[in-house]
Amino acid sequence: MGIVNVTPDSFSDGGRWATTEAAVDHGRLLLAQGADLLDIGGESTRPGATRPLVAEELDRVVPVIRELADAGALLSVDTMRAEVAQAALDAGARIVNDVSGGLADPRILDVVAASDASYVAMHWRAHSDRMRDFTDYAPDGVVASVRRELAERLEAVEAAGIPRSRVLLDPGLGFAKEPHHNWDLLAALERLHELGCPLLVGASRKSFLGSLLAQDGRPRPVDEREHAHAALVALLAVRGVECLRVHDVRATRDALAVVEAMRSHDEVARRSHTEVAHDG
Ligand code: PMM
Repeated sequence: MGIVNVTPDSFSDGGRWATTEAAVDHGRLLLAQGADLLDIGGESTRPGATRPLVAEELDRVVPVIRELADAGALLSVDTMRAEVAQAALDAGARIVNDVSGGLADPRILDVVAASDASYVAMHWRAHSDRMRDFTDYAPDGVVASVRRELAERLEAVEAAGIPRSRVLLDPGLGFAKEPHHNWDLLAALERLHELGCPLLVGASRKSFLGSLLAQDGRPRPVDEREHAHAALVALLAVRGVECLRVHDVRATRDALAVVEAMRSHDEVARRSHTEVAHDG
């Protein structure tokens, strides 16, 4: 899933694709680089961000979705708002990526239920201006807490009429999480897979990678984290994560090509080993 943030203020690429034309061009580039789908967002969720007006968010995403959908792209809309989700589906999006998992605007679940769209429910505790106050995962720890809170969201999603077969779950890296929380979650994704839905993971350019690569106490700048991210992508693919939300599609495709090559050669080696064993 290639990211197209049509925002002036996203932490990773804010302002770079803020016009319809620039966003559409960027989306086309990501598709040419091998993205299977694009995630179009009009609200920055970086820590501390304030929310755009609904009209602003609509103006940002709808024309981009319409143009890319007309060109045949599979699109998701990154929004927490029912009105924006509805307009995006009307314009041709097929997936609603709701970072709040239905908590910010529960009516979004009704919009998705009334369509045949897929729904991404991310782990979330509060809007970006307050999420730093919600990083306490005692007493159960971050993995058990996120699992429980996602299971609750899944229940609400199903109760609204969206079948589980249309739902992806997301641990919400960086959302009300300290760096070590993100690593704990990444190391225990099988606990989230147990909930019975495919997983989407968004680690691209996030600050926990900047902290990991810090030098002299200074985090690695946002646009110099792609090598670490590519390594992580490979590990996540090996662990069976179904959807990766990324800025750097080319680096991600390269990492996935390595995983595929290892898998197929593994398979060949296993087969010839079995044949030898049978012959023997
Ligand atoms: N992260 C961001 C925005 N939307 N959606 C999902 N499902 N998962 C994420 O981790 C996620 C998201 C923030 O990152 P960005 O500003 O680089 O888009």
